[in-house]
Amino acid sequence: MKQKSVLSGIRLLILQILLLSLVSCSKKDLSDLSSNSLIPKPRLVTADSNYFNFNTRTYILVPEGNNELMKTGKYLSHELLFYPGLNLEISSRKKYLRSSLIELVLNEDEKIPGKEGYRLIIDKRKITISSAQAAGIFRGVQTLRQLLIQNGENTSPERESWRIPTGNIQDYPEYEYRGTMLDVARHFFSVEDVKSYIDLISLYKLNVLHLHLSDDQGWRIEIKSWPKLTEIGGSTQVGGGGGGFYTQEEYKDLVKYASERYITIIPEIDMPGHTNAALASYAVLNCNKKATKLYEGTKVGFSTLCTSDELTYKFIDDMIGELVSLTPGPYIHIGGDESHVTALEDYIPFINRVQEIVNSHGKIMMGWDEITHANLKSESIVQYWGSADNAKRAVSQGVKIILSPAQKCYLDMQYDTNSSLGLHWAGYIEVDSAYAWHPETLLPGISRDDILGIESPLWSETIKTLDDIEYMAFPRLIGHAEIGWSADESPGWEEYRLRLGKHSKLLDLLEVDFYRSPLVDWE
Ligand code: TNX
Repeated sequence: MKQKSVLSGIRLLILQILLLSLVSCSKKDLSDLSSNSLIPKPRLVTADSNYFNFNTRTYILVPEGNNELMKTGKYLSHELLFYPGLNLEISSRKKYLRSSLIELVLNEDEKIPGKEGYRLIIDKRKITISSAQAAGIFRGVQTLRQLLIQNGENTSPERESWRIPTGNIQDYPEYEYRGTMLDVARHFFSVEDVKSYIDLISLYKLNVLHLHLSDDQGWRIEIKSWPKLTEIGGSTQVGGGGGGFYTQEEYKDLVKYASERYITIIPEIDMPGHTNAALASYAVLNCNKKATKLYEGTKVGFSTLCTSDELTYKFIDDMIGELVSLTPGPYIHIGGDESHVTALEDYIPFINRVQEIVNSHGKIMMGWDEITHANLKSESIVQYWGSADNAKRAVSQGVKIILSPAQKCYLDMQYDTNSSLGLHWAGYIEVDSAYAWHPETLLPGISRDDILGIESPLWSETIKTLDDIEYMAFPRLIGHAEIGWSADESPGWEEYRLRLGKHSKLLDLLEVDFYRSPLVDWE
């Protein structure tokens, strides 16, 4: 009898334990910070099972007198307006009567590596985003935006409630350079379009926007000492239809807009090839002193500056000088690709000379991988797009590489044979293929230390509108953002695919016209 009751007591205990663990499991699932689908995947997430609830009195606290963080506070508050019901006040004073806040903290002793590392601490009543640098706080804000959209709940038809699970995130990027390129030369995109693109890429923690500002079909940046570049060279685009260009004031505005999102704009003026727009604008830049006709087609490799004429270098010096005055960042990209009608013996001294000009204006030269034929300074940067030999030549000159493998990173490649936009000379790039590669194993002889980062170019021969940009870039660019940020912990397509599926909610909220790949179960 006694034994029986002991036994049933034990049974009851086991049952209780089972029930308890079931309850805590389901609670854990609901509020587990580590089961959130963040992209790029953070380095370290620890969860505890509670929630931070947003209410109408939640406010953002920024340190008094810190203008930079005030800007980020305002940015956060503005971005949260997209989430129905969230309109957070910003303050640089503690409000003791309010029960919940988001605090932005600059902490020089913060031990997280890199300029962009951050710590996000979510307690029941307080969210803290801290970093040694303002850039890190901005990256942490993006993590918060992603968490919110995944955890928001509709409690009634009129009222959406927002809460996020408690816990800690410590995070920092693998590569210091994580970029995308937009070709505004083949088709021109307005300042507003470029700003929209900047907003979208900041959500996934990219930090570089490379603008391809000139090509055969168009010259897109005002150069005051050579005004016909935009008057004539900016007047058309692929297929005709107007073209356009940025005034220096507009360009400065873009640079500022990007810098407030901790994104560096790298300007590219492509040379000595891809220069028909300049050659049509100024007869003197041609060896035969005859201006070419404007070009509205999509062929490449037919134009060249006159590399043997001193005037060409005066032109380049004037133009780079003006570009540098608009460029707070360290790099000037000089193209250098597909110069098929420039003899190699002319190309090499040309690139050497342009490198000197860029350096004389205090900037570092960047160029497509063909520039490795020249004698590069070790601080110059090579952008690999297809030639492994060129990449090797870069490394043998002690030069660092940005990886933009066309077969993985070219956002203008079609997804599959059904894609109506894009080209396919480098193949079709579905979302899984764009994601499934590793920078360190991509090229023989190129190791981690040779790589500065990755960049995804969007060439615009077939891309005409912001919707087109969004469709080609998203979601592939999201995968590239993860490779650049979380490289060594990249968890594999199957795991990533599930996380990506959860991002349609956010992309829909922001009205991004993204490609709903059939390989992903979109939420
Ligand atoms: C190659 S990649 C180019 C561009 C084209 C692109 C089209 C590279 C450095 N040059 O001029 O727009 O292919 O995909």
